[in-house]
Amino acid sequence: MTAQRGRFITLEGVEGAGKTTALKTVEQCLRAHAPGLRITREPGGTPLGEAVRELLLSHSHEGMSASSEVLLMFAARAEHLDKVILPTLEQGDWVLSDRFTDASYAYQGGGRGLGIDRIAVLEQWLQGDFRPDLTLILDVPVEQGLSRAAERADPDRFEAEKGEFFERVRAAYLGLAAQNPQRYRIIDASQPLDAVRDHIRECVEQWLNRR
Ligand code: T5A
Repeated sequence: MTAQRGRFITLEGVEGAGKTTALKTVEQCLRAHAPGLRITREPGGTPLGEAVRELLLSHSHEGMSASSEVLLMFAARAEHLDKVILPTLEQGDWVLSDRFTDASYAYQGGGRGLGIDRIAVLEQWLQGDFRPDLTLILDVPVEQGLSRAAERADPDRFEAEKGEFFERVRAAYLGLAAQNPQRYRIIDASQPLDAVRDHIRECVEQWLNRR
């Protein structure tokens, strides 16, 4: 008998939205339901993906073209899907990923201005119809997110971008969510941490109960 395919849950948001903090809350909610839970991230999640992450975040490649950037994101994703995400789901365990393809729609499609259609071509080519079962978007006004992120030392190549870039990223995320309310849940991440955690728990529990 083959195991039932596991569930794939992703977390998204602009810089400083609080994904790392939210990840722990989502993990606590899922543990009671998931046979096994693999927590991972993008770009990254495999040795090759983590090496590509270094390239993408490092200031050594300031002049990287938007096309190179999106193709590197998808190269890391191809490895991630092949080596981690799909095998885990196929054995019946669940996967929780800190970012996935929606980040390419938001950052490269929106932020860099490549547009939705080019990302959709890459998504279709790599994933076919495969999509996350649930995506939580932590939404925060750009200025508030950036001021939280600024408290960290050494901004990476993305964090060094200007406010307008992140406004386009945020708008792209909200546009995705508006098109498919079945899959996306928007979390108001401008609230104090306790309120954000409560809203996350409520959304995840509702989704779990509806399955
Ligand atoms: N990228 C990624 C693309 O461009 N395309 C792609 O396809 C993919 C997959 C790396 C970068 O790659 C880009 C996007 C990114 O720029 P990342 O590692 O996920 O991706 O980068 P970050 O967004 O920088 O993720 P972080 O984990 O570093 O930041 P978080 O998770 O958003 O923020 P977090 O949880 O560390 O919180 C930041 C600070 O705010 C506080 C926290 O305590 C922390 O100090 N905070 C709050 N304070 C008050 N109230 C709240 N509600 C708070 N929530 C958090």
